[in-house]
Amino acid sequence: MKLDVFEKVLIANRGEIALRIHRACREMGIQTVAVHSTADANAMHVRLADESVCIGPPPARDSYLNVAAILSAATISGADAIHPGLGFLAENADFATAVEEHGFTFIGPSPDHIRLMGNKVAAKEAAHRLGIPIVPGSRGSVSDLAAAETAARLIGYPILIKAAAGGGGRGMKIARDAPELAQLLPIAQNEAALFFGCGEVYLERHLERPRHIEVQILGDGRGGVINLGERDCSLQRAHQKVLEETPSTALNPDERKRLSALAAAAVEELGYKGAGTLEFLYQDGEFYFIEMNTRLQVEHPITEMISGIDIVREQLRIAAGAALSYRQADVRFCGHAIECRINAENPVTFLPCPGRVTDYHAPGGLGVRVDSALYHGYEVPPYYDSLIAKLIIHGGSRDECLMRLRRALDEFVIDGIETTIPLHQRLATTPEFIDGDYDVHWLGRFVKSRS
Ligand code: MV4
Repeated sequence: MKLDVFEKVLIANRGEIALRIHRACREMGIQTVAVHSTADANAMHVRLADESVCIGPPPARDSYLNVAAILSAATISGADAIHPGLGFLAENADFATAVEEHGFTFIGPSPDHIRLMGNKVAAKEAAHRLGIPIVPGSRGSVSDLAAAETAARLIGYPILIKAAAGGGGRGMKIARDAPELAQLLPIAQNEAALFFGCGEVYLERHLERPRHIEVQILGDGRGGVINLGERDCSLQRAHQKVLEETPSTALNPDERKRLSALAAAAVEELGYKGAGTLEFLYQDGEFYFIEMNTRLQVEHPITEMISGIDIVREQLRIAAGAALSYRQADVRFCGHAIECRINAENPVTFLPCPGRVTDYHAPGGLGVRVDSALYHGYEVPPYYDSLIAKLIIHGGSRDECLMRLRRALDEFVIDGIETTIPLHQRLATTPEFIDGDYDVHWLGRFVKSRS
């Protein structure tokens, strides 16, 4: 598979995802450049990279979000391309543009597609135009109360008010009737302007007990598009994903086929280039598109485990102008996979718990994958996201996957800091989870009932 990809890639990220990208590059014979803040001088992503450049002090806005420093690092190291990873600058269309203007390849979608999907109103409109079902709601944003009330009467209560520049659940408000809508609309508009720098809001019918199901897509921008199936990400608390699995226990084979075909056809029509994820709510046998993520996602490994496809390698190939390595007919799904996100947090209060890892032992054996930048003696810094490890389990069936998961969790040793491993141990022995019987609100109640 010798292919003219890149000679040197700068990875504009940290932690486990920087390592994940480094590994794909290394396998392809591509040199890597790590960037890091002063707080991350001893981090694993810096140790493993071929070269590293310090780009600023600990706060992310001065380092991992510092566009000028990252572009300078790419220039002095002679990188050909920049992989943004996830979070930080991954869905910043201006960053993607700046990268290309400075003569580097941005490993991701076109700035236009990033920008389109960044505005949730425009994204829904595009999805609708491409034949994807959307949640009934206001067509476009609502600027005043009269327009909101008219739209709400047509949609039906309860109504959810969402920010056009939001996403990920921040700044949403539920209005149960017209007086509540009148009260909450100005608050939602003010908060949206404050949080996202754009006061635009829109309305949707509030679905009371949906599941969050997303479809992984790869497009090569030259007509090739494949879907890599769905992920069920319903197990969240405070809009943070905790555990993801594929395939979803909620879908039957017909629904799965319908959803993935729908998503792939739309992305093909868009002419999308790169890895992307279409997020849906699923309730009572119906799918409703809500958002599209134009980046690699934290939970991508479960898709890799059941498909055998290295999603980061495909991202690198696509960015280099190559065609996808697979046609849809080549993609075979095998078994079941689960990812547990392990955070440096108290497992009951979820308060962050940075500090030194005094003992570390990762589980292993058949069907066990650990994506983590931890090592014995590492000091988890307090400045960044608290995700420290992902335990990814593959099994021939969901039952086998769960048996293996419980065994691997028992084997995992991370001492010196508190982690969410005990939460996962409880979850993995709880009947509702074992039965696949949950919606997006279930985990929040489960966590509360035990604190
Ligand atoms: C919704 C919804 C119910 N009805 N939209 C939260 C995150 C953002 N991406 C979308 N979210 C929701 N949108 C309508 N019309 C419920 C949620 C929601 C949710 C969605 C996915 C996963 C977890 C969630 C937790 C609470 C609410």
